[in-house]
Amino acid sequence: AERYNPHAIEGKWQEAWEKSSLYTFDENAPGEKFYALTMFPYPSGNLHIGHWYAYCVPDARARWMRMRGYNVLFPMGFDAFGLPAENAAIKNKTDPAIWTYKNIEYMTRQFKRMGTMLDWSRSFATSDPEYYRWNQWFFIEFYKRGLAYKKGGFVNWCPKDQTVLANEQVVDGACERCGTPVEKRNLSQWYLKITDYAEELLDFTHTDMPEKVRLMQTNWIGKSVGAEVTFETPAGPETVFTTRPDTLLGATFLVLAPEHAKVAELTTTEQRAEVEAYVAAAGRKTDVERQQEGEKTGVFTGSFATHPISGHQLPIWIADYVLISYGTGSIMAVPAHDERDFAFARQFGLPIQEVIRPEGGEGMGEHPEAAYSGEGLIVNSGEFDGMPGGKASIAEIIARLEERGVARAKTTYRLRDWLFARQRYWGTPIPFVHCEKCGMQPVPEDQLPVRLPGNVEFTPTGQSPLKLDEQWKRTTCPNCGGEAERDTDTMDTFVDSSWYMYRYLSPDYHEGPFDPQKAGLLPVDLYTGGIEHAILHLLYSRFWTKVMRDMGLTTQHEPFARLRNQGVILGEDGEKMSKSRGNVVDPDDLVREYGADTVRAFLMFIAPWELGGPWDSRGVSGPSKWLSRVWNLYFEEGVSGPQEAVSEADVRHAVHSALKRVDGDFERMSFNTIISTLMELTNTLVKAKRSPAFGTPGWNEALDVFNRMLAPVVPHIAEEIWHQRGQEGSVHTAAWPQVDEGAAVRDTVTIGVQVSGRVRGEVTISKAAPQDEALSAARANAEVAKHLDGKQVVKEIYVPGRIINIVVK
Ligand code: ANZ
Ligand code: ZN
Repeated sequence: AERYNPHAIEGKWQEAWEKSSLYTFDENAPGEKFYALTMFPYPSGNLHIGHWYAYCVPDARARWMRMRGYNVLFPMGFDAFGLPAENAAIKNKTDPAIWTYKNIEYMTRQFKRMGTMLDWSRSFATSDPEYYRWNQWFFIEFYKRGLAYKKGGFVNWCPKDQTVLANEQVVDGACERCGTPVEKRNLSQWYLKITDYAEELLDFTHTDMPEKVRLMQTNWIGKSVGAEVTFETPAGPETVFTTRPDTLLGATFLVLAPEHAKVAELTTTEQRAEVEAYVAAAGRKTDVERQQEGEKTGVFTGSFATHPISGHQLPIWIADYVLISYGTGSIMAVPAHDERDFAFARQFGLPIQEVIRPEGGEGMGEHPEAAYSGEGLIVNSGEFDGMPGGKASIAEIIARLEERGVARAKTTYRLRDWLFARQRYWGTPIPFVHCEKCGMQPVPEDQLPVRLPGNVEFTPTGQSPLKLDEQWKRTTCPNCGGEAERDTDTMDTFVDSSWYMYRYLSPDYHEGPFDPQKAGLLPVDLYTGGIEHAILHLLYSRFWTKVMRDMGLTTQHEPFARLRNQGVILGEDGEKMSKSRGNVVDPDDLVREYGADTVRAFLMFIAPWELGGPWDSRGVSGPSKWLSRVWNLYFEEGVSGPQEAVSEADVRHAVHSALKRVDGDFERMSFNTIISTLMELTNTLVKAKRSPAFGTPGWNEALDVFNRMLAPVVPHIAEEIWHQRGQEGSVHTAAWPQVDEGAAVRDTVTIGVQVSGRVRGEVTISKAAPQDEALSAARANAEVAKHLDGKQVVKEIYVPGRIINIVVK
């Protein structure tokens, strides 16, 4: 027989599958729908091993679902807008479109070599005008609903990428993409009102997401329950946000963010020079730098606020540890009970007033060592004295302050509206025009898409490159017909992934973002991808779906019924793979050497999928050898070696118990244990080939069941085996085998064997062993055989699990 040669079979089957449209999803096919989706890639030019990890493994699961009778939609596309295309185009002096579509073509070919069941007939790139036209349509719909607006204010600015960034794209004070520290700029920008959905986004009832993801989103949304308290100042009433209104009498000064609008008016002549210098310096720092622990900085404005209860005059300071973008941009400082305020008061010799005392405590005294932020009883607070401090009394205290008209209950979210416009080229043009007479006007729907102009000079200047295209910019006002100018910003490319899962339902639909008749395919039943998208993409797409629901486009509350994250495949050295470290594993090389099936099996085997781990180049030969053994199991004739004591029941037990485990592991997405189970089963079957079990009905069943079990994991070799065994059609449309519980769960018992009522020996057999099996096991016992020798059997009695009695004469 021929040896296993993946190269002789893989290309052949990939072609055959494509020709027969084996993986084209048909919504009218029988079976319950199952929408499996993996986060689509950016067309960077090359699929790396991480892509294989992200795509092959969920592919195996999608295939398993399909064989179990589900009608599985498993589509793929490209998240094609974004800066890398533009930067590459600048470097290579080409058009980002040319670069992008060339990459897509190449990567699609790489994808096909993986042997996935992806339905390529539904593929699209988000840079296709037919796709981004719906970004524009959505944007105008959002605008009509008051969910898109333009506003001036301080925004994050990446000086390297020369564009604004959303808060979500600033990680530890740096640009999420290039790592450059982010600056603040005061600019008028487009926003989407995601904050309208802050409360609902905290509710995960309709989506099953890993705890870690829920936690990251919850922290990002950052709900804080507290109160707003108003202080009188020379520049009018100033409201602060506090989570600790119980400490109000401990407030000894106010602090405003340096950017706060009242700073100029509150600053006295003597303090002006110092304040202005401080404001300028703060503007050059990142939020992270500003919030770092250690020495606090600040400047006194020269003005005082009136405490709403005590009437005391509290000095008003500015300091950069107070952020303009949170709460009201100002705080009441309670140094006795807040660490940052404590450090500040120490630094500048401001008074510290204790108002919360731990039960049985002695009081802080004149020179406390640290702030006390724990529980206790309220002291030094007049009518509030003796009440418990902290959570227990907050509602009561707010109610009393409300009565006096100095405070009101307030819930604050850290979440900010989504800064939506970018000053770069390769994205969706904002579909608005500016008319001197009529102001900002949306582009009428029948004029969509507003296409990106070609031949643009897009070297970043800090202004949108579209600004430089005079001809493109010039247009007419849809309202008055007069001369108008197009908005020259493009959308944040996270818009593209916010609703792409809907486009797969009907990628060629022209009347809307998707065909409402296909809504029954929603939601995505299983979504997979990297944890790095826990906030940005997932939060945005959840928001988008909620708006779509409120627009009446879907009845779903969530885009994804279930989300699971894979881990990261690291370099052999345990470090992140990168060109500069020289530890990149190229899947193309591996496929050339071992074939796609081996790479697929190895990636499933290498680590628990949700954890990932370091690559192990020596390990690849394991799955490769395994597949050779599988091949020989089916095709090698004339087996040699000593006979093995494997019974037909052993074979059935091995197959069905493996099947039962594999089913459970697929369900739980424990992929590495699936491979080890299949390897173990291979060993048993190889042994059984040289045993009495060989050729029995149980043996034939085992080969068939095993063939089907291989199909989701190693689709090419499984198809070849199927075909060579003379089976009809494709193994990938065959039914997944059913577990025979009786065979799978085998409890053995040891029972006595009698010959004519006298115990002559014992056998160990399955509790559920059928009569034939029990009797043949009994006869095989040497002592029993001796007593049967030359006798005539008149009766055989078998009580399963208890006794065998062979009556002779
Ligand atoms: C008085 C107080 C006393 C506070 C106390 C805390 C402890 P979270 O939980 O994150 O919502 N704060 C309010 N606005 C701020 C801003 N723009 N920049 C920096 N800090 C700000 O934090 C709410 C608390 O953070 C608020 O409650 C306020 O300080 C501060 F013993 O008010 B607190
Ligand atoms: Zn006009």
